[in-house]
Amino acid sequence: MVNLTIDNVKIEVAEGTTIMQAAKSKGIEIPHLCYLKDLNEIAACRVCVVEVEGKGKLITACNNVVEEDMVIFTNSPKVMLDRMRTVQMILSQHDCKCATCVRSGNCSLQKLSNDLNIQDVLYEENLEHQAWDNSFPLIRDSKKCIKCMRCIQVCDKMQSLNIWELEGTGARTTVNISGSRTIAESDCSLCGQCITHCPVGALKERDDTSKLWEAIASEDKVVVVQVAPAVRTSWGEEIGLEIKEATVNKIFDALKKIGVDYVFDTAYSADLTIMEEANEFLDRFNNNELDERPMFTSCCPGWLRFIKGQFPHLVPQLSTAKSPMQMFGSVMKTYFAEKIGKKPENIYSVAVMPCLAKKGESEMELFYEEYAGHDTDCVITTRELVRMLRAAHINSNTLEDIEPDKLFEKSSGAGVIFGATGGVMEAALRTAYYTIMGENCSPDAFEVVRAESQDTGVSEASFNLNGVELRVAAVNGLGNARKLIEEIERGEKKYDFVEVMACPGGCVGGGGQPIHDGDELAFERGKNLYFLDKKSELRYSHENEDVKSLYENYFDKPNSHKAHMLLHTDHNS
Ligand code: HC1
Ligand code: SF4
Repeated sequence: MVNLTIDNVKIEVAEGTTIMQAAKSKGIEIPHLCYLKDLNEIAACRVCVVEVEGKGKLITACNNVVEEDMVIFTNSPKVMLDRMRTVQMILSQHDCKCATCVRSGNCSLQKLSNDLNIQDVLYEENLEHQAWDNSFPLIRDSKKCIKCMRCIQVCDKMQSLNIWELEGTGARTTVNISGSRTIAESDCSLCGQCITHCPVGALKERDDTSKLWEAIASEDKVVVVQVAPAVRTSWGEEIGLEIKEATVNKIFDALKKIGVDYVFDTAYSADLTIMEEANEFLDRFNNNELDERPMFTSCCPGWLRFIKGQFPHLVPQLSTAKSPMQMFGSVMKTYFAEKIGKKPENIYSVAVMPCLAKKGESEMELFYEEYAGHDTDCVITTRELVRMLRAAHINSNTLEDIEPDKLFEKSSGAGVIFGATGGVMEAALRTAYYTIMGENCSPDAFEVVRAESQDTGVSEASFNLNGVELRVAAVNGLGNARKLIEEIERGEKKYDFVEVMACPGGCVGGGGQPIHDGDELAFERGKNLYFLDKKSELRYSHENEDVKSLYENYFDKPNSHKAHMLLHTDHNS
């Protein structure tokens, strides 16, 4: 152990601990911009400087480790002056138009400048403008980039995609797409993790809220909105509601208050997805079509972009089931439109998602009978939802719990846990067990596939059902997915069914979720979904009466011809 003093507080920490972590262990937060524990400890911003007694120069706290008897000051006059000058320099290369910045109020640079009482940008602004295709769902504003390198590190180390790189030297050093490509030409998975790890407003989603406002204002459009499982775990963080109060039912109320016509829960169509996907899996399994095992889940579009770009030969192993979002959109444009006496083109189908890749997924075409269009017309992220509610000055304290609209009112806890890593697998196993054994398992029989932290990124299990051994795995994060696939390809791991979610912790950690700089809340949010599942009256997708009646009235049975036309897709098209 090492003994030292920081700001007159005696501290004992393990050898090798950084000064930043040692200070934090006693509640002393050293200001920083670029630092991200384990991902970015490179002192690029130099905001975390501290004074060490007996040393002439200030040193950075994020990448220097403690030494015995060190006496450190994190806020001496010398430190404060240096930090202020550093932030002034950063501001001189940053577009400081806070009033129109999407991160205003949630920006680490803004907070730091305010905390240091910086009221003027002393040096002449020197802003670098790179062209960007603003129709792409992920937007980068080079004028806001502070070259902290977090996006580069997150994309390389967590997602293994290496989309970003540094270019130029000295004062001209900047971040750009690697390999001289445009973002559309790159292999970007659209997971959006670079956005949620950006300390400022240099990266953001394409804002689609004006499209939705226009649809709400249009007399011809019936606006039908579905809300994803993970959104309920996080929207309250931005609107001042405690997690238990921030229900999906209050989101429904808020949506109705801003003029939406119908509201539904994507957990309903997650139940529908389970009916299709679990049956597809059992068909492939029983017909021994899984020679090239495993079958991979297909509901995460970040993962779909990844597998198509990185392992195209594995695409045939994807389930053909569309995601719950696309299934719901397709049901809204057909069955639901028919039921309310409207044409598909009059339905404006919207999804509130924790995800950027869903914006890309919604561009997939739906062709059915004489109709050609999209299953989903507009995807807004959790952050965009909150911005819309703020714009409409909705007071969260006045919101009430209201039920989703008729025809798709019910959803199971199995559908709700889709938003957490392992949830799709667990939901599918509950239904696969019923199909094989003819009776329900205990609802928590497969809880071993849940993940409580980001420690391994993979949960694996095998189950014996009626003498049949089923080997499954659930993986979150694309870097972890790459490792697992390589192990499968080398024959070191064998599975029948694998769930992949691109984001840490699954959709709860999605790139469209509220941002808490440096804190990963995904696993906390995931626990909330398991809590909701536990207290749900309905815990098996196959018992959802509204799903059953959709089959009785429209699709006949899972994997029927009509179900294939509307609920499945060809991943090669
Ligand atoms: Fe997800 Fe899904 S769980 S992909 O993570 O299968 O976005 O929440 O809506 O479609 O249900 C996201 C979340 C979401 C779909 C479902
Ligand atoms: Fe989107 Fe969820 Fe996939 Fe992340 S894990 S890319 S939020 S679908």
